[in-house]
Amino acid sequence: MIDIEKIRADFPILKEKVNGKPLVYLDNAATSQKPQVVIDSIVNYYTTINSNIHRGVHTLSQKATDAYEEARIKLQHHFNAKKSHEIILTAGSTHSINIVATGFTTLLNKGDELIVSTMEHHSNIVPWQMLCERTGAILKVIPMNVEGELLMDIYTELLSNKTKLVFVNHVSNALGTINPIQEIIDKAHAVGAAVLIDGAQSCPHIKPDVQALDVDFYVTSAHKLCGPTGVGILYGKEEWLNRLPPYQGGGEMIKQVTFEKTTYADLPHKFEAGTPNIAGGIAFGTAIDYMNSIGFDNIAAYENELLTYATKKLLEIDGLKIYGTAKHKTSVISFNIGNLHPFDVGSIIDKLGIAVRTGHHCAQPVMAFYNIPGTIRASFSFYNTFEEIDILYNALIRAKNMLS
Ligand code: C6P
Repeated sequence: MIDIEKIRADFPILKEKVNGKPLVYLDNAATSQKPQVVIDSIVNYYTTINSNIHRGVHTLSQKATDAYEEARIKLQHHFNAKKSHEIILTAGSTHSINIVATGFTTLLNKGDELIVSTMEHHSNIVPWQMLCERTGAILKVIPMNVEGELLMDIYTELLSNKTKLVFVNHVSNALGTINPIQEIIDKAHAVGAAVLIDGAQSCPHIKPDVQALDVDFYVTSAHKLCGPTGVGILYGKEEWLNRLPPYQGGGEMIKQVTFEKTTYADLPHKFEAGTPNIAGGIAFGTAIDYMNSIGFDNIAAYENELLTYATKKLLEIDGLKIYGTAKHKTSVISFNIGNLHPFDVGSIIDKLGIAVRTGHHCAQPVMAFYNIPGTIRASFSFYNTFEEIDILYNALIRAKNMLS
């Protein structure tokens, strides 16, 4: 059960006013708000143990190292990785995907095939296109239907012994579709292909079990699940992380450096060159603890109620069309009202204190599929309320009347 008053009290920003109105924050798919415990975790780090990690014998450095490594263990348990060194701390999903895409440069041959889906964020398209340019590999695309569901029969047909890698999101940021990743993984493995799942939009709602999924790589960003920006994870099976070359060279990722030859550090350090976002990593652990204290089953159930209520309410608006009506969805509603430009609608409701995202949501192929320039996207979190949905509804009516 969600105790909404208690939860909202954890988020100081929810008391803010924007343009003179109480903030109604419905842009959670872009980034979540941060509870006080996460803010405190960052402040405490800089106030009491700020120092560099894995380097010093001095007490502060050891305390900071312990706190950082403790966060890694929390993340290991949360994602159910077999080993803590299978959790690489990165700058976020984009960084994590680039580590894998760059690493595969030496593992692919011309004519090898890679499979992506129509509904990916640009972060899970562009690094792979760059990989194809470097290697001569070919990118194949799983199409979707008008509801925003992947055409799994065509996926099955695209797979062959030429397929080396499949990369899809667990949840689409533009549509909210929850993709059938277990089936995607199993079918890819049946032809010997590896799978990367982009969990940037799923992790705020669903707790993944990477061992049960048997996924090869899983990525996410802390800032989507109540943590800070600039930190995330790359989960990789140990054997894959050992096979991939390092992404960046520098301090901390080496065993020994001479001018003749450098040898690389063991996992996870091989992929963690340079001084990381230490406070961010520690606060990511705090955010995971916070989310687990609420419980992912409770979060999913409550957000599903919000989604059902908001969908019904918004569809009462004449001319409103929802893009993404898949059977399995998270609490994301992408929509347009008649021919009104999403930007104009977003700007008017911003004046009423409501934050939504407008535009192509870094998913231009999705917009091309529907032949639209963009949508208005309202994305709900476990700290949103039914009253806020009513406020959104009234604001949209007002915007529609002003613009028509
Ligand atoms: N989507 C959105 O408003 P970073 O920026 O690296 O933390 O996450 C990138 C990313 C990757 N995959 C998916 C499915 C995503 O949704 C995102 C980020 C935000 O939809 C910001 S563009």
